[in-house]
Amino acid sequence: MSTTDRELRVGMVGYAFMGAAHSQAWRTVNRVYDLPARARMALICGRDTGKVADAADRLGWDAYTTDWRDLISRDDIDVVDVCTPGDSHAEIALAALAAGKHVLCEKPLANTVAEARAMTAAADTARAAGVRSMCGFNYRRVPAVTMMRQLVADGRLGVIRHVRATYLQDWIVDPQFPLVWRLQKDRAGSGALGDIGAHIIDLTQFVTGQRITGVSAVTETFVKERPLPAGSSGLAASVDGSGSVDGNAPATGPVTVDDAAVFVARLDGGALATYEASRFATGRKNALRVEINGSLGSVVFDLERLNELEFYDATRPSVEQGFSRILVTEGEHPYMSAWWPPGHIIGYEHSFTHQMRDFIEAVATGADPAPSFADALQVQLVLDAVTRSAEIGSSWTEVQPALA
Ligand code: 4PW
Repeated sequence: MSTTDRELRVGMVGYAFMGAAHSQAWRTVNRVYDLPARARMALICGRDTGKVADAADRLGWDAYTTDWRDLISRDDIDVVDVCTPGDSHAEIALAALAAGKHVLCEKPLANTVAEARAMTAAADTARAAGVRSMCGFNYRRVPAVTMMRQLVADGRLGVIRHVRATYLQDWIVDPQFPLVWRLQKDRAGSGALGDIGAHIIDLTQFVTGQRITGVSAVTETFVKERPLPAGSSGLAASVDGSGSVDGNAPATGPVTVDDAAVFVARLDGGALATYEASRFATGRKNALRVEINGSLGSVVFDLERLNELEFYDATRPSVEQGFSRILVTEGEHPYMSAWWPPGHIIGYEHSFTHQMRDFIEAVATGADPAPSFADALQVQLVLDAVTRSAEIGSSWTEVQPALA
């Protein structure tokens, strides 16, 4: 579909769950959208030669390497896509920016505020030289979420009073589920909080245009010790079995992250908010729900019904009031015109394609892609405030200012 000859040669580091999701999006984006540049899936990187060679073949990359420094040093790579666990985001992104590569980095941006600050400063410096960077909060690009933001921005909800956000999963309810990297603080930074809580923090700030200024939080690690995994992997362990327990390795290790995080928050526009992120919500597989109540109406998004919004318009005559279901499947809806005829639904993977669409367009036209590293730093500051609040017994904790 693309009508341009300009290429952006992408090098992606990581090939597990997010690597596969990004690959699908890089593969699809220029077939669906007519963009000012075409993504070339040039190089994929992973440490294990056999596995990365297989991933290159399976996911559709031209070539592979086992050294991310090699990927960054190459002149024939324009974009570095960071899909690794959080403990290597900062090192790879900083090196890529210093080498003049545009960077797309998975969420959360980093494992610590210090790393996120360094990445944001480097992104600012690189920006002056025409280098772009973006953090991969993909749910912003679900058309119904983008439309939800538009409803708020257009004033259809009036003054926002309440934000109610939950992101619930249950993949580690079994105490025998192994100690994969997502359950280790030195690899993942935090648990449910950073992995899925970060999504609802970003999504609600994006939709309302308001920032969280303070929180009061509790976190819990329900299962404190787990069997060591036979293989590596994170969430994918529950999908491909590679994190299964090794029968010859009875050893266990401590879980060093939260299993669940619950907090109340104030937003700078005056709204009160509640957030719940859990991997122990039995029966909830990937259930993200956000409800916003304003003086003129309410809107609800549910990821398990991602082609819809529930909308309550309090300005309608009282006899006609009630929540109505908007099907976000028309050509006029964000991102939708390029897909199927009106009324046809899309899914989880499309949010990544939309993410690549916006990133390519911004890089090719010299615009600033969003969410920027500075936006992602703001999320990191909220994660930090939640952690500090929980540590000191739920005391009210201000989010630190972005400018130290
Ligand atoms: O980014 C998120 C992951 O880390 C995903 O969108 C969902 O939650 C699925 O796995 C985790």
